[in-house]
Amino acid sequence: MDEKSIKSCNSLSELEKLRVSIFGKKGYFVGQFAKMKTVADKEKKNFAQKLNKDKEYFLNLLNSKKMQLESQAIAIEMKKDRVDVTLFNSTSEAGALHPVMDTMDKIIEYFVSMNFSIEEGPLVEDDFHNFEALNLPKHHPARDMQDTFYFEDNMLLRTHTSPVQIRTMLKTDPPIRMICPGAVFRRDYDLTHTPMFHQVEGLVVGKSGEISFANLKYILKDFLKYMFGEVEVRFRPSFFPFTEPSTEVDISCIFCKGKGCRVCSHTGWLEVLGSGCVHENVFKAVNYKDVSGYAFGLGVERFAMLLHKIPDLRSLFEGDLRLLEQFR
Ligand code: 2NL
Repeated sequence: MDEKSIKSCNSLSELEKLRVSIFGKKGYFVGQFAKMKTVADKEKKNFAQKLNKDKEYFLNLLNSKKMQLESQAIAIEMKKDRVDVTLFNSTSEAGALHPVMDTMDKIIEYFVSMNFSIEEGPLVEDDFHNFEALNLPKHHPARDMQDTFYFEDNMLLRTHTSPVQIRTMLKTDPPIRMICPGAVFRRDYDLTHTPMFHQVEGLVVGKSGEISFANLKYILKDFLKYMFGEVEVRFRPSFFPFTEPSTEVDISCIFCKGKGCRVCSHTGWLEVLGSGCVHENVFKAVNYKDVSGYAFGLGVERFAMLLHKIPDLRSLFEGDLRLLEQFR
């Protein structure tokens, strides 16, 4: 038993051996206390006091040495595990815009260049802004519980971005020249529908007779050529409650150039837009008088699928890196 070997000890296992030799069953102090029997009575008190003092001294010495060696061991471990986060890593990869957002940006870019403003509004809407003001009266099939996510108190998740246009008309006098991009929600989930998707809708309003169907035709043809290149554009009569007349807009199939293929169901045409002249009941709902206007709406996911040749809608929502890596 000596102090020097404790002080110079540099491994925890060595230290443990020393501890056993001092405090173990066959160690120094057990032996010393056994000697008590042979110590003369008048010496016993001194002897015991000295032993206890020594015991405490060595306990402290061992403990502080143990702590010192332990923190040394931790420091060595930490040094081994050190990571230099500033090192260049050849496998690191940059992120990219999701194809839906990339497509949204391209759409917005066109309309901003044509002097449209961008408007946004709440995702949680009320019945008036989402339905009533858009000439969708109570009991209209589009309000069906099957299509709309309802909350309590007549609140719902907007089923299109049109309520943004209603809000804009309610707070601004004409003329209006706006688009509203954003997420919309419908209770629908199958091969060609997801419960959340994105729309861009557009609205142009001017004095009565100032904005015509011809203006609508021009801007949509020009827009579709900007998006898809030199395609044919066709306007087909259709119906929406909020426009009259209403048209759906097709482009010649970008995959087969109109010859007919699986994507266009052998028609040579792809439906890409809905549009029309704003219904007079919509203008009544927002107190607009002596105005005319046009509106249109499109689904961004559909545009992204056509632009990027993505066959399955649902792959846009899965976050699978093998798809996303292709858009860096
Ligand atoms: C489609 C069709 C459309 C509109 C949206 C609209 C908005 C107001 C007034 C009148 Cl405030 N119309 N929006 C008009 C026609 C079609 O969307 O197929 N969307 C994916």
